[in-house]
Amino acid sequence: MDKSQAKAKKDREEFMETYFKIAKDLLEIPEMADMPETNQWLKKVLDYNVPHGKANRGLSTVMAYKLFAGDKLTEENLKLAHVLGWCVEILQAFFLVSDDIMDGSETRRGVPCWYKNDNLGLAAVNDALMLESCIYQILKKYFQDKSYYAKLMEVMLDITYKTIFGQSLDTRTGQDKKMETYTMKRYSAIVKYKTCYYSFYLPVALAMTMTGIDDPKVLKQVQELTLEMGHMFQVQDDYLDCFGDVNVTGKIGTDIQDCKCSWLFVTAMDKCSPEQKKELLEIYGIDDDDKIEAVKKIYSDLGIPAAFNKYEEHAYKQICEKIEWLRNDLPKDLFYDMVNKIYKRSS
Ligand code: DMA
Ligand code: MG
Ligand code: MG
Ligand code: MG
Repeated sequence: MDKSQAKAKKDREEFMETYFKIAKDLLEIPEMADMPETNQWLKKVLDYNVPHGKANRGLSTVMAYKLFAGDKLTEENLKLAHVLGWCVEILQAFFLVSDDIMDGSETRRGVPCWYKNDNLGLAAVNDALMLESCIYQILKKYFQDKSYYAKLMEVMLDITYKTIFGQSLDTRTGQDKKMETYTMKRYSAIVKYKTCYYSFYLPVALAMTMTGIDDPKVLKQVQELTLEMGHMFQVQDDYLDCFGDVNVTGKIGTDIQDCKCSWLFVTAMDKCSPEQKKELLEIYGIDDDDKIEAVKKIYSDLGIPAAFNKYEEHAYKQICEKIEWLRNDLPKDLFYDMVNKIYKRSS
């Protein structure tokens, strides 16, 4: 293990310690002591859905805080940044539990989706809501005396709002199956709202809120850059849904049968012959193994994997250029780290 890997391992271990602490806090809310049964249930929901991912968003929150705070970093504030990182991870768990229900997915992180577990079914909707509510219990416990408490809540709520709208557009687009409306423009709108804001902008925005950075020009630059990273991330997600190795991604893809407005479909529509288009429109969005395979074959025939590689390389270069052009008072290392963590990812 080289030095940077050892550091990443240590950061992750330190981050994990905070998870155990906040999970314990949530189970020991004094005025809920008469609910031991549901408290135990919450523990199950948290342990299954929160800590087993890559924690990229949570770790980015911590790294962002460290770099924005610079020499003003204190031990106490670093602990608070860890707590904020877990709030982002819990938000992610809330979205994933709901997303898997809406997408009819089978597996997540190599195990059955939460709603598939124990025959939970739609009862898992309340568990998703439970997860979301946890965020505000934690924020209250750790931040209520801080001058930036209201601002922190505002950022969290605003990004949640945007993500829910993105998920709404994503899901209804798949249900309506009006494939003539699946354009790159629509794709970009769905992705900006459902993924980019909470996955890339939120960790940095929370860290900036903690450090008191509120210059609109800075926020705008950071937002533009992080949304661009998020776009690349979701294109990769769409690619992996179809062409990824399930043992590595931990999730069985559903985009084809769900009739999603995915990057692969939109790109295929642009590249295909009239015959291929006719076939695609007939077989896309149907939950049938042969039809799903036939869609994948058309994607392969059209050279979609090569088009994806080209896109990824180009997007990466553009993001790196944007980072270079950032104002000098912004921590470029943070953004390089964020983009390098996802470039050429397979999970
Ligand atoms: C992800 O969209 C968006 C959110 C808000 C979870 P997706 O359904 O493509 O994600 P995944 O491939 O992880 O199910
Ligand atoms: Mg999904
Ligand atoms: Mg989805
Ligand atoms: Mg996906």
